[in-house]
Amino acid sequence: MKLYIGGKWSSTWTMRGWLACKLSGLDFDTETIFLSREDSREKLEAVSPTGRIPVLLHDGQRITDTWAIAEYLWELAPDSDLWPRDRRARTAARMIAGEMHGHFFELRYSLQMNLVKRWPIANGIPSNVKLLDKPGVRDQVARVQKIWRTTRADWGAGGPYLFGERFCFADAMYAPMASRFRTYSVETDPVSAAYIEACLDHPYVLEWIRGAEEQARELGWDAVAAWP
Ligand SMILES: N[C@@H](CCC(=O)N[C@@H](CS)C(=O)NCC(=O)O)C(=O)O
Repeated sequence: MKLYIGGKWSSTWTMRGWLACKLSGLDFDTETIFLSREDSREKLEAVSPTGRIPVLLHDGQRITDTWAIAEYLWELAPDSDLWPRDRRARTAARMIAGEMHGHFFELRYSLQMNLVKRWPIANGIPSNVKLLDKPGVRDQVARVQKIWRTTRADWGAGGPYLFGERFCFADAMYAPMASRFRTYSVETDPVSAAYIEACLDHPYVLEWIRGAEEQARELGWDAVAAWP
């Protein structure tokens, strides 16, 4: 099984796909396609029917779309931690994962993930206000926190993750969002702050972040940290 991923500091969807593979407990290799190189488009089109990654290559099939990859893996490994074991919890997890998959465009676009960047950065940019004040962003920041608060209250007993003790694919979907809140110093309520901490401290998430830092050291930390 092979997963095509992007640069770890910025590729949110491939981070989610990689977390899904880790959660499945199945063996997999990765191959990296950096996304902003001259030959990126050509490489993407060679491996992906949609020209987007992640793509999971398994059993002669190329599976695109993070959500489809997670469901495919869950069919192969239904006893894994990909989804909560309880059906009602699993439904709630799919609902919020679905909301992440299909919404929050303004927030995602305005506060791009960069796992090695810390805001405020130098160069005279005074605060994160100009990003948060872009149309739609503050409402979406509030909505994400509401999702975290209500899910933690309804399903989170017994552990620090959205559905309690086990980090699942819903957490994987929100991990890049949690990282944005940290990177851009977004003010949060205490429940969301604790969740962000727990999510970004999960061993799989930390493994991905360490990989991003390693890539940044190889490619030039300052250049990577300055993106986008
Ligand atoms: N809805 C897709 C989104 C995939 C996506 O947009 N991936 C980005 C990388 S994070 C990509 O391949 N971008 C290629 C490009 O922009 O040229 C999914 O869930 O996998």
